[in-house]
Amino acid sequence: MLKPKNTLKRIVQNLDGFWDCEIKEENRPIAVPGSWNEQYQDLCYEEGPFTYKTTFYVPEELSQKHIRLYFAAVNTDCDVFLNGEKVGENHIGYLPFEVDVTGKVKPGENEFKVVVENRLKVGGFPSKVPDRGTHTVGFFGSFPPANFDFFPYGGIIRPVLIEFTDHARILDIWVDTSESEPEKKLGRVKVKVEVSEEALGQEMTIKLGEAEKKIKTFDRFVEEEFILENARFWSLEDPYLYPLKVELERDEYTLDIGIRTISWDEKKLYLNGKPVFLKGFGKHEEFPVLGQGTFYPLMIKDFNLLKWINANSFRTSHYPYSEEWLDLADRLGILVIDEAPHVGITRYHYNPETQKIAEDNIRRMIDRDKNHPSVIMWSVANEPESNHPDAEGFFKALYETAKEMDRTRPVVMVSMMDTPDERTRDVALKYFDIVCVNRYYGWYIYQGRIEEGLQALEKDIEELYARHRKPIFVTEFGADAIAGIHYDPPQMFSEEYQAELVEKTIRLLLKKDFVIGTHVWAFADFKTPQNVRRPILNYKGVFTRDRQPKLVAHVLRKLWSEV
Ligand code: E9O
Repeated sequence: MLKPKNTLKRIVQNLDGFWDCEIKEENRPIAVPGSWNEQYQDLCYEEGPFTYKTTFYVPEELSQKHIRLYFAAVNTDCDVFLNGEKVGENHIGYLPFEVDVTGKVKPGENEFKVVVENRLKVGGFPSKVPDRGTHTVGFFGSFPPANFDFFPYGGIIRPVLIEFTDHARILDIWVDTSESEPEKKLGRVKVKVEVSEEALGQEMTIKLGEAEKKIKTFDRFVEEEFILENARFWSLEDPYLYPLKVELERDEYTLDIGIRTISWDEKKLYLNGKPVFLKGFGKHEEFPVLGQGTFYPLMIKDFNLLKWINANSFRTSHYPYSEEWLDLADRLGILVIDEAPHVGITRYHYNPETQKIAEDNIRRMIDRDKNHPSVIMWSVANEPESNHPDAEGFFKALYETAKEMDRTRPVVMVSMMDTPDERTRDVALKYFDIVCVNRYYGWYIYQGRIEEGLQALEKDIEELYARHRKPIFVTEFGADAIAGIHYDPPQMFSEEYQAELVEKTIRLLLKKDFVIGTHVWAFADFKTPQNVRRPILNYKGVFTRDRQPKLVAHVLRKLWSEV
């Protein structure tokens, strides 16, 4: 599915703005995109359903076109109505969906309604902790009872677009540069285009930079290969993008593509044939008041800070972010580990129905993000209960689903299991291309004892490599620090403690030639459900929630300038 785009032959309307919302028998204005939780104090913990309403206007000549409604993401369950008729539904957050409304749009005014609910579900998405009564302490007593450590924001969180195209149109485009030969500067760019039935027999033009091919569309799928000598490869130093344009008689779509290869062996990850070490963060797409709503200035700010601190990558923990993050990563040369919205997966998810939903989510993520050169890895889940016997088949299936969609990128699962403690033996990690683990030595374990924690980490990581013989990527480690709290000797929650733990952990892991990266948890402080460990926010941010540096930010900036 292609994201709607204004081109010479496509028209897009954006429905951003204030919609009407039926909330508790009242009609209130609400912002789209945005989460409802912080727009009104009384909605902080509400799960809905809330009915969003707006109108849009369509001139006579456009009403006869092929028309689709595109929701970049709604959290989470929703039903879509157009002029009183139900036209679509969706049941997973953070991923786009489209509703074909061709023939259903009236010339003039159209009434549009979306009923949205954001209910936590045991064994579902977003995942809820089973009710063990109100007296449980710690994470399990969190409110709202999300089975993950970030606030469960609801609403129409990303833009809603209406796209008008000719009926003879381009449906999808796949770009594959994986057979390029960087050492010879030889770019091999395979372009596959899917067109609608109505486009059969038309002439198609594909332009890549200066090169051009003309083909008759005898089939719904058209495949062409461009061979580029002296190609300019997409890299961290030179994130060069080639303009790709696909044209039909009355349709046109453009993409900026990067020529690059990703590969890996037992010890390393390679970009264009050269080893790359991942320096960066797990982060969140969230901000005060906006909740998880798409917000462009925040994206620019975060990329500017990633560059400032000398990072080269981030993980979209724990869900796919707005696609514009990837557009910027392509353009600025930042590598992305793209994560499915699978966080808080437990034994209650390990059944055939949920597995089918999860497979579908993975397909939808890869379908959306497949053409971004910045995306170098697919993560199918974060910290599932993967020491449970039923996890094996479930995650093997997710691995295979991702591989069926894309053989050119490594597929991973992020595990907090497989530590030296036998009870944490991960039954699924063995299926994945790279071993991704989250480790909190000196924080959740070895509290206040950084040096002892590091010794335990070293043992853990060496045993992991000995068991798996695959590259190891430490996708999370870190410590909470409340900005402005200082202590000597370093104590937990002080800026000094966080800075020391982060620096020493990275220095230790840099010595292991099988470690391909270290991502600090987290980029910035973020809001969580209420529980005894979290004074409103998770304070593991290297930056505060409003993006000011803590002591550790300066330490990382220097350290990463040398790596
Ligand atoms: C996931 C992330 O969303 N990993 C968590 C992060 C955290 O700060 C969270 O924000 O808590 C770490 C999980 C580590 C669990 C280790 C538990 C060890 C208990 C002995």
